[in-house]
Parts: sequence; C-alpha cells; structure tokens
Amino acid sequence: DAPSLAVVGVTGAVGQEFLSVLSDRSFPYRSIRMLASKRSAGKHLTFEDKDYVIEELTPESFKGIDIALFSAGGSISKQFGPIAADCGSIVVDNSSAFRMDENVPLVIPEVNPHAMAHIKLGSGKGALIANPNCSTIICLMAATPLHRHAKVLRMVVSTYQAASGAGAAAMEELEQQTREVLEGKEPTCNIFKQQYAFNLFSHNAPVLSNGYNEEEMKLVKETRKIWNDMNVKVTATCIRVPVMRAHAESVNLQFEKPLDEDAAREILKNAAGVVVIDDRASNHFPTPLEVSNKDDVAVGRIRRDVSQDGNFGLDVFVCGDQIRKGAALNAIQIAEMLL
Ligand code: 11C
Repeated sequence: DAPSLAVVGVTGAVGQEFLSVLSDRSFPYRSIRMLASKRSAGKHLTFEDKDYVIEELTPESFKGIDIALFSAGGSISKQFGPIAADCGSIVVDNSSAFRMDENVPLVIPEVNPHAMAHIKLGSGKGALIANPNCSTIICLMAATPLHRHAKVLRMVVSTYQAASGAGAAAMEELEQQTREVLEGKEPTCNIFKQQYAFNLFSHNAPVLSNGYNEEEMKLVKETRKIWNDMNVKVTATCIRVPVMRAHAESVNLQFEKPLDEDAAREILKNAAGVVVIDDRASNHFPTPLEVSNKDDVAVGRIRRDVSQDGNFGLDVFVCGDQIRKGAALNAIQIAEMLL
C-alpha cells in the first residue's frame, strides 16, 4: 500500500515546495493530511486536482500517518516530532531541532544514505530523521564526491544566502524593499533589522560566544556528523545577499591526497545531483538564478588553490536552490528511500 502522508507547516515556503516536489516526482501516497497552525486551519488548498481543508496541528494529527514531513520551525518540531514518532510515523524534519541528536540520522541521500538504513517503513515503529541545514546540503553535495577521492582535511566556506532561507515573509520583504528603494521611499524592515534590498549583511542567526553565528556553526557541526569525521576542520562565514531563493557558496578545500582540477571536474560531472558549469572561456559559472527551481546543485570555478602546495587544495563555487535541494527535495528524497 502507498503510505499516508502528513505535511506539517503546509502554508510555508518549504511546505508549499513539499507539495510541488511530491507532485513532480509522482511520490506515491494513499492520503495526505495538510497541517498548519490554528491561523490557517479551515482554509482550503488544491493539490493534484483535489480540494483539501487545512487542519490545525494537534497531538492527534498523526494517528495512521506513515510519513510526516515537518517544516514549521524548531519549536513545533520539538513539540510534535516525538509525538508523531510515538504514533508510529516516520518524521522527516526540516528544522534544526534534532540534527545534532546522536540517535537521529542527519541525511543527504547522495552523501550518507546508510545513516538511515535501520529505519523501515511498515515496521510499526516511528522514527525521526533530520534534514540538514540548506547551506550544509548545498556545500556537501559538491564537497563529498571530492572528499571520497582525496579526503578533505579542512574546508573554508563563505556563503551568499538567499531570502528564502528566512521564509516566505523575508522573500516578500526583499521584493517590497526593492520596490520602495526604487521609488525613493524608506524601506520597510520587519523581518531583518537592516536594509536588505541593494545591500548584504552577516547572516541573521544569533551570534554565539565564540563570535560565529549559529548558521556558521551548523556548517561546522553538521559536516562532521554527516561525514562521520570528527576531525575534519571546517570554518564558515555566512552572509545574507539580496537573492530570492538560491544560495551560493565559495568552498575552499584542503585534501590529504593530491587531486588535480581536471580530475575534480570529472568526479563532479559524474556525481549524482550535481551539474558542472565551468566555462572559463566565456566566464560562465553557476548563478543563483540558473539553479532556481532546479533539483541539481551547480558547481564551477573549479581550480587549484595556488596558496597550497601541489594539488592538495581546490577552490570551487557552488549554487543550489535553497527551498528545493536545500529543504523540500532533500526531505522527499529521504522519504523515497523509505519506500
Ligand atoms: C538560512 N539556513 O538560509 C537558514 C535557514 O537550521 O533550518 C534554515 C535554518 C535551519 O537562513
């Protein structure tokens, strides 16, 4: 039998993308429960030509649900994720709530599918599976194929992150501010403290006592967990840029074994979920717009790091759709592995 599904946070940017990706990939299901906060309960939505009434998320929402896709923020996940798992649902959670819990697999299907091999649909046992942070997913889609060949010892990541990472309201704010600035008006700042249109700023996640913000430390900690390598050295600087829905990242890699740029390009061309856009002659490399609404992560600027000896270092530039591979698509690929 096809599984019964629940989508938690169905009115959000990722919730809506869950539905698009389910439909695009013809994900099999026998029923879908559309769940959101009280505010949206009672509203109607159409999915695959069928009318659904959005239901309020309650502890009773998960009875009979096989797979629950969560994207309603960390506190909702913390409260309702374990309830759903206790009801026998397999929860694929897009929030940061359980990512670093040692009993919860943190999975990118192309990278570490084995981490969730013990979780079986139809066993009657519920479980939690965490979707990594979008900037980690996009970075590791490019870095992992190279890591498998030459073992990354150290990785330096600089991000250029889109509005979508902060939700649908942030995307609206970027659009509204752009219009306001062009009209000579004062830009409205509700989501971010500073002007976003025609500007960029350090990622809005809270800054920790070590000076890194939470987004940066997610890259550090999640990489170690996903690669199961507590020794890999990772540092990151995360920046919010006025782009709508795809993140870009500069990734500098230091390897244990030599890996030249031609070999790296071939490895990336053959990597699942990756496309190489690396045309030096016409200066054509990945852009956020080119990967928007696309499944694959694009990699380019593949070049030897001249600051390192021999072929022990590479620089690459990566772009990936934040809402799709960075969130909804990755979660649904996890769900597909359960089928
Ligand atoms: C961003 N990655 O682009 C963030 C948002 O841990 O799931 C998602 C935060 C998270 O702003």
